[in-house]
Order: sequence, then C-alpha cells, then structure tokens
Amino acid sequence: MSLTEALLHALKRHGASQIFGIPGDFALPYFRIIEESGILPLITLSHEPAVGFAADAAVRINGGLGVAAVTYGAGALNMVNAVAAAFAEKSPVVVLSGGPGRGESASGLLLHHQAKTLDSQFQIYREITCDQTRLDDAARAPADIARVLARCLRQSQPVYIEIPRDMVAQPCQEVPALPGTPIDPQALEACVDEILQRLEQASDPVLMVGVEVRRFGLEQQAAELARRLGLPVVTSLMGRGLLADADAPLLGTYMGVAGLADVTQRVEQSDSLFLLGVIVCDTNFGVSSTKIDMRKTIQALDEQVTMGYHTYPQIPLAALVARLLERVGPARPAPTFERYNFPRHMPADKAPIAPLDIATAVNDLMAVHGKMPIASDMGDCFFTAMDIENTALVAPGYYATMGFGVPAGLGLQAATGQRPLILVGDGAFQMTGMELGNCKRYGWDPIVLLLNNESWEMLRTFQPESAFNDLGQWGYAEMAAGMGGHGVRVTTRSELQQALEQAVATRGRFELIEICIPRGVLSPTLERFVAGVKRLNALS
Ligand code: TPW
Ligand code: MG
Repeated sequence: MSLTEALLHALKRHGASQIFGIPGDFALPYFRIIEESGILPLITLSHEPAVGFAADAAVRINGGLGVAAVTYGAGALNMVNAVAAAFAEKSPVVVLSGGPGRGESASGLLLHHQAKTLDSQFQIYREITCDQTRLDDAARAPADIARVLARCLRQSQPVYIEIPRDMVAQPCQEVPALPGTPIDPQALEACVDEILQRLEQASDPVLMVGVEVRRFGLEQQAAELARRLGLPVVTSLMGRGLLADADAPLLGTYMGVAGLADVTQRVEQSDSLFLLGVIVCDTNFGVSSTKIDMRKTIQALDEQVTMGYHTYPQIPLAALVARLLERVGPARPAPTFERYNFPRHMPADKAPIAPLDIATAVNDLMAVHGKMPIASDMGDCFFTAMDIENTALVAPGYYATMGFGVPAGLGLQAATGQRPLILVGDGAFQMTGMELGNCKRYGWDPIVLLLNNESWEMLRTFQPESAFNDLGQWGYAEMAAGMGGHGVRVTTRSELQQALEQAVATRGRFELIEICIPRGVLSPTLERFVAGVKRLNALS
C-alpha cells in the first residue's frame, strides 16, 4: 500500500465520506492517487475558501470527518480563513496539503508558492489546527496519521497533514487504530453526582445545548436527558438547529436581547444553567440583557466540566451524557411553556419584501413540501433564519465569516443527498456565489435565496453614516443561466411566493431567487441585536 492509500483508508475508517479539493503542481501526485484508488470520492470546486467551507458543512451535518485537499502555498493559504472558522466553531476538518519534496528544499532556489520559508505554511496552520504532521517518513507516517486523526475527532477541531510530493507513493503500513481516551470512572461519578445535586437543588434549572452536542452525535441523548430530568431546553445561537427533530421540551434559541423575551428571561433567571457543549463566546452570550454569572453555571465543554469554582478534567461529553442517562430515572413531567409560533401565511400581495416575509414564506413552503436543511451565510440572512421553523442549519454563528453560505450548501447536498436551501446576502454572494457553477457537474440543485439590498446592510446598521456600505446592482438573476441554473428576480410578496413554488417544483438545476429588499429594512432579530449591542457598547 502507498502512503497516500494508507492515509485515505484511515480517513474513511475515521468517518470521512468524500474529499473536497483543488489541486496544484505540489498536489497533483496525491490527487492522482485519490482519483485512481477510488477510496473516497473527490469533489473539486473553484476557489479554496469554498473547499474549506464545503468540507466544514459536510461534517457539521453528517458527523465523521470533513476533508479539504489543496496544494501548497497558494492553495493552502487561500483556505486559512475557512479553517480558522472551523477551528473556532469546532468542526473536525482534515486539511490535506501537498508540499515540496525533500530534494527540492536543498536546491538553493526559492520555490514558487513559498512565503518566508518552506515551513511558513506549517507554522501558519499551527495557529488554526489542533494537531499537525508532515508525512516525510514512511515508517513513522502510520503512527502520525493515527495520532492526528484521533485528535481531530476527540477535540472536534481541524488538523493539518502535509504530504511532500515525493512521498505520496512510498510503501507504507496500514494506519493503526488508537485506543480511546481513558476515563477515570470515579472522577466521572463524582462529577455526575455534583451535577445532579446542583440540578436537584435548583428552583429554575435550564439546559442549554450547543454545537458540541451535534459534533459528538449526542442530540438524541441530550433530548432524552432533558425529558428524564424534566428540564426546559434552549439552544445557543450557534447551536440553532439542534434538536430540530428530537422529542424535547425545546423553548427556542437563546439570543439575549435579540431573542424572545420568554426564552431570555428563563435563561438569565435560571439558578442552575447547564451548558452542554456550549461555546462561551460573545455571539452566544455577549447580548445578554442581564449578565449571566458563569460561576453559577455548569459548563461541559472541551472535555471538561466546570461548576462553582472547580473543574473536572478529562470528562468527554459523550461519557458524561451516557453516565447521566444511566443515573437518572424515568421521564419527569415536562416543564410548561408557551410554544413560539413561527410566522406563517405570508400575504401574497404586491407589497415589497421584508426579511421577515422571507422567513414566513419559507415556513409556508416547508409546511406543505417538508423541511429542508439550511446553509446560511453571515448577514441579515442569518438573523432571518431565526424566524424559520426549526430545521437542520449550518451557519458561521460565532466566527461570522461571510462567503460560507453557498459552498456550505453544496457541501450539505454532497454529504446528505438532500436538496438544501441556501440563504445568502448580496455582499456574501459576491464572495463565493460563483461556486454554484459546479452544481451542474455534480447534479446538485439547491434553492438559493439571495437577499439583495444592494448593501452591506448589517454594517450600515452599526454605522449608518458611511457611504462605503453601498453596493451596486449586479443582475444576479441573469447570472444563473450562465452557471447552469435558473434565476428569477422578485420584488413583491406575490412574486416571492410564486418563485418559491416554482423552485420547489423544478428539480435537477439550481434555482436562484434574487429577492430585492429595500435598504434599511431588517429582520426583527437583527433589529433587536443591533439595538442591544449598541446599548451594551454605550454602557461600557
Ligand atoms: C469574510 C464583515 C459582516 S456583515 C457584512 C460584512 C462586510 C455585510 C454583509 O453584507 P451582505 O448581507 O452579505 O449583503 P447584509 O444582510 O448585511 O446586507 N469579510 C468577511 N466576513 C465578514 N463578516 C466581514 C467581512 C461583515
Ligand atoms: Mg446586502
């Protein structure tokens, strides 16, 4: 077996189901082996940020490992932002990069794609991945690959594997399976005892679920835990979409001042907030109306559990949830709460379209035709998604990079085979919208809702006086045909409804609906979010 084949078999065994990539001369040799061995299918896209985003979205929706394969320098450095996003949001993406062979670095010439030194790329990736290896020794490679992939899954964060181009076909042993992490059963027991005791003594306990619950495949277990403990559940902002199909007393998504008053109140007034896999970041908690005292919460994240003034180390989330489930008895009465009614029944009239109309129209559509998974970009489209019924959602809710939506949608369809809905603003579409041109080759047919306000509107809301937030009119609808899809521009609510019905009825090509929205018209959630952030900034 060659070194590349050993790597590909290991990726597959660890849960990868396809490779997204763009080759280059440093990568051609290992790409040849990817293609000819057929161990994992290869999907090529157009620009490296999209490769990273698609791999990230694929693993967010399906679990396992995402794989993003690029060439050295120009390719890998082009993907830095996407991998940083995956790092911040805890998505296990394996970066494969070609690299110079051993002899090449000794030539005395600077190599093309080289930045400061031939090692610069490795150093840069050290900052945005949780483990790295360069496969420059075939005897050591199996152990190195095993270590790196195990770290990737255990920490649910990206890793970096560089394949020198003269190494790809070297004979290599199979990658060994590593034993799981040892867990101290007594420490786990003490931790579970204390959690249960704290929840028992609390008068208003609340369970908040975050992205790690999805990353470690624990949604059903978390729902079961909530039912057995009789706890009301909320998702974090980043965890939106979690428990969409689970049977759990789900109140909604916690968004502080930007969210529903009832949800905000329950979370902020809880005397025992159990944060299960929730990243404690500003988009999750920065907009709290009452500052949450983190010392009073129970936080299970990053393989540790913190409560009060102490931390239990080495408690993986899966082990914690499993032991909690073993310890708690049958289901308790469900908490009472008023279920939020997502907006429905958009009037199909001649009125101009506001973001809330889009959420309403999507709810109407899904009620008739079934739920679709959503990939959203950053911008008001993300906040608009908060008024769409609970359904699987991938979005850069914390790192907040633009350009995610379209490639992530392609990653969703590649990974699940399901037709996705893509929400994207005009500014973000300008970054990665061209990737839609790849749909035809792969038979993907996403429905793309492009919220066109001819503006970087979210920035404008923070700083209305700046003219640089004005964008031009690009004629996005017309671009669709040239990229192998179908496009339509809508300006009224009746046109929007018609276009959505037509899009759902047509399979086999992407459907781009360019939705014209007047500048200054925001979703209610973004409206509250901006007002809240401004208020908090004024106080600080
Ligand atoms: C890669 C900064 C955050 S929101 C925004 C910018 C430029 C405007 C988004 O415009 P769009 O959506 O897509 O038209 P909308 O609803 O606001 O009109 N570069 C990157 N990521 C981020 N987040 C920015 C810049 C930003
Ligand atoms: Mg815009």
